[in-house]
Amino acid sequence: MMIIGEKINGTRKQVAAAIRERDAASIEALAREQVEAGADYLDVNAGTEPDREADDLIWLVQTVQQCVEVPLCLDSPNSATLKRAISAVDQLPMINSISGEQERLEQVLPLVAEQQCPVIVLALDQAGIPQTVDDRLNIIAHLVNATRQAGISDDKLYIDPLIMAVSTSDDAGLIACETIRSIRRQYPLAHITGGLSNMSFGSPVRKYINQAFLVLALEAGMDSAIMDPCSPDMLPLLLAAEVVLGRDRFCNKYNRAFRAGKLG
Ligand code: THG
Repeated sequence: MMIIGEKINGTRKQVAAAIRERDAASIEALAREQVEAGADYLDVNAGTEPDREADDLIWLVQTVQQCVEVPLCLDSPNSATLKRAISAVDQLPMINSISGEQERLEQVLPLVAEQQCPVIVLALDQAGIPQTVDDRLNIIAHLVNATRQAGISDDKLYIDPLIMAVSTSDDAGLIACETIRSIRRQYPLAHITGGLSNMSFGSPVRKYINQAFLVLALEAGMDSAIMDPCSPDMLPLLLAAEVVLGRDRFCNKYNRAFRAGKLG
């Protein structure tokens, strides 16, 4: 399971304030705690107004890569921002994201092809987020066709089923799991990721919903998540679920985590 740490995101109040005040120490603390907890990549999202976003994201990139070794997942709705941020990273980044929105695809796909970097593929287009599993799969089929044409192999793709909140839609969990299962069947070489904590937006004691969904999504075929690796008990649960699903040879990772005192 590849963990992309979600915490350096300007939609969070604490991060928005740190960006505004250029408070590097706060951002460094978020970077270190996520890497210590097991993050393989760190998502960086400035979440600020379009006229400041690129400068803010580049500051985040520079701040984070000064203090930790892991690669970054560049998260921006703006292709010009992604372009500038790519030239500021010192390790091959993951790009978050391409989607079926034509302008974005045209702008971002060439960058990904040129760098051969891993890329998140979102199941949405100019009409927004589709309601049904089939509509999501149709968009993904269109996008995988485009990435293959551009010379990007499926193992570079992190397909995102678009995880929604159960507080606004009862079947958000089932739709996510069904979409994951179908993607896994149709694209065996591609990875599957998504914003795990989206599921619990607007619910009390969010960690339980995130935990329940993590286990179900792993079983359905998810092999990466944008998540908070520091959330209590999340890492032991993840390691245990991988043991149960036969994805941890000889329980090596689980036993190693135990010996390192990471299972509490
Ligand atoms: N897919 C892709 N990228 C994504 C998402 C996705 N990037 C952003 C988001 N979704 C994943 N990242 C987060 C980051 C924070 C939270 C959820 C998802 C979160 N924050 C709390 C809140 O907003 O209520 C914390 C509040 C705070 O601490 O201030 O839940 O789906 N490709």
